[in-house]
Amino acid sequence: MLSKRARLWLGLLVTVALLSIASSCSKTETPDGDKDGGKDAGKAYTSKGDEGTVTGKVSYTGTPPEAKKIDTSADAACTSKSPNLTTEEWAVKDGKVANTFVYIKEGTLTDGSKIGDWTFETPKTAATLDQNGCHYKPHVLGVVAKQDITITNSDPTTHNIHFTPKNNPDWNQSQANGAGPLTHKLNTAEVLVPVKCNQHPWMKAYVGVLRHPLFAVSAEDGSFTIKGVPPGKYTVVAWHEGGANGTEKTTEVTVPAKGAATADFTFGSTAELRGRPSSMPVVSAIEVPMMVKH
Ligand SMILES: [Cu+2]
Repeated sequence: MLSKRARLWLGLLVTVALLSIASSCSKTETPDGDKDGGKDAGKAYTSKGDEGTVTGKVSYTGTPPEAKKIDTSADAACTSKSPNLTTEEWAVKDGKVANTFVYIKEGTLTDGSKIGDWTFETPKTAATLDQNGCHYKPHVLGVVAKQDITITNSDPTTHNIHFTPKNNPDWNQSQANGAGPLTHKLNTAEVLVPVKCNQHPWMKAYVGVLRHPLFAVSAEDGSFTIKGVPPGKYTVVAWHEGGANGTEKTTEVTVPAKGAATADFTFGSTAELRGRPSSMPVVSAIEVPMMVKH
């Protein structure tokens, strides 16, 4: 048996060890949760007037999972306002995928600097997340870190919006029908933050938080455009919520000065892809399971 004193020392030792693990762990996260350095003190990017765009389409191969009808009977206000509410995990129309978060992950500008070395101004205009018909509009939202998000309740019922991030503080607020808008912001980059409603378990949205504004969300026809991209060579990622932590597709683009680069992405069942004869061209974007940050 250990003496009382020895146990005390052991306890202290364990505490110190745990604390050092915790601090070394948090060191991998910069203030902006970005391994590139969280360079709040980095050079401020100013437009040179030569920025270009990345445009593309997000497609789905094979038969997409069917949207399922949601049972809203727990809240009559939801049933009467949205009698035909369906799941939004895969919004596929004519083989084109909506609600895909497409963003520039990393890359090098033509002057040799890294995109992660620059800081971008936080937009002064708030992004809006509306609770309308007992679902979120939009379903996928992109913001710059520290940008205000205005949360509105357009329904005749109470919602309780709940951000469940990994790199940002948990946040949840009840919002009664008729209550004014709430404001929230996420200070640390995180792709993507799941949002749910504590009142209505089917309500889900995703907020992509980046240190720069170089992102877009695919529209109903699968199209997207990332504007204001400094000329350079970039890794572009398309994130979709399908899968445990979402699914990422990656591709490389070169954006010419004042020009446009194309980045097309294809999602779909892996069985479908595995079934392809080897002579067939492989889809340009590879499937990478979403990596959980440290
Ligand atoms: Cu709700």
